[in-house]
Amino acid sequence: MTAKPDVKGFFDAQTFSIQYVVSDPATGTCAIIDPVLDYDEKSGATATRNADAILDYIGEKRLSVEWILDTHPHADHFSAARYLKDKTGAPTAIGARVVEVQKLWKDIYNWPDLPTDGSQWDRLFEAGDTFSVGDLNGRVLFSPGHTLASITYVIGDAAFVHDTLFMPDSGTARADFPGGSAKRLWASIEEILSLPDETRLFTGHDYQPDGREPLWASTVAEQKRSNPHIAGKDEAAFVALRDARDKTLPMPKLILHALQVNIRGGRLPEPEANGKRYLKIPLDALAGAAWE
Ligand SMILES: N[C@@H](CCC(=O)N[C@@H](CS)C(=O)NCC(=O)O)C(=O)O
Ligand SMILES: [Fe+2]
Repeated sequence: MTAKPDVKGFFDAQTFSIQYVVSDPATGTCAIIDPVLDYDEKSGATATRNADAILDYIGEKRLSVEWILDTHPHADHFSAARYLKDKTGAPTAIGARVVEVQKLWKDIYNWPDLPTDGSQWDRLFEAGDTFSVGDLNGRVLFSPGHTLASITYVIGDAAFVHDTLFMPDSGTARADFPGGSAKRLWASIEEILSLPDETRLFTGHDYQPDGREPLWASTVAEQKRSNPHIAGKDEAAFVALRDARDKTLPMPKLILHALQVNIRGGRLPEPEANGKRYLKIPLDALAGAAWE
């Protein structure tokens, strides 16, 4: 029988992100997936409200943290992986292709000294790699399209698909960031939907269409039946729909802020001589200006 881990979602209303603690009730062990480090771009303030809420939950439930996992280098928020590693000592991990994302953004930020070997994480997962969370078995699917390094974590009957499928009423993630591809996203979604129908799918964002309450759990069967980007579509129809929609979307407001932190495993920039940290924002680096 497939194990059924406990899954607790934490919704961040600032970025519409869902962060997860997935735990093994038998051993009291858990993994944290896609934690958010708070950032207010208007004031430049950072905070650890989301990550501390996760730590409070872990403390209340007396869980021990075995992994801090990211599904991909996020373009809309900072990862709290580094902060949580400092707090818990647990190893961090991401998809192995992150090295290609590092190479891409190393040029964009003009950072010749950035190591692009993924050494900022403790483990880089390839497709098919396995890991454990207590007695639960985890396995990795390579799920590119939204980014070229995206992966899905399948832990027991739960798959953490992040930015591939959203809730069935919300379609799919965009595929127009540097390194993105609608065609690859389709193939990744097909692989996810080949999991057993009852597999629980946990998405990475919920943009609350029509202001409904935030939701993040669906199943393979529900997605196949009612996601309008999938049901009755083939690859060509999906790619056409995705590309057309992506042309209308402005870049995430924090993409240039977030990638420089997230390609370094969630490390903020090193402080300068005055003890302050500064972000670096390249001008005219990305297509997709909102006035286009
Ligand atoms: N308005 C948001 C957009 C964030 C965004 O682009 N989210 C990605 C996931 S990282 C996505 O797939 N969005 C789909 C959509 O907006 O339809 C922001 O500025 O942060
Ligand atoms: Fe994303």
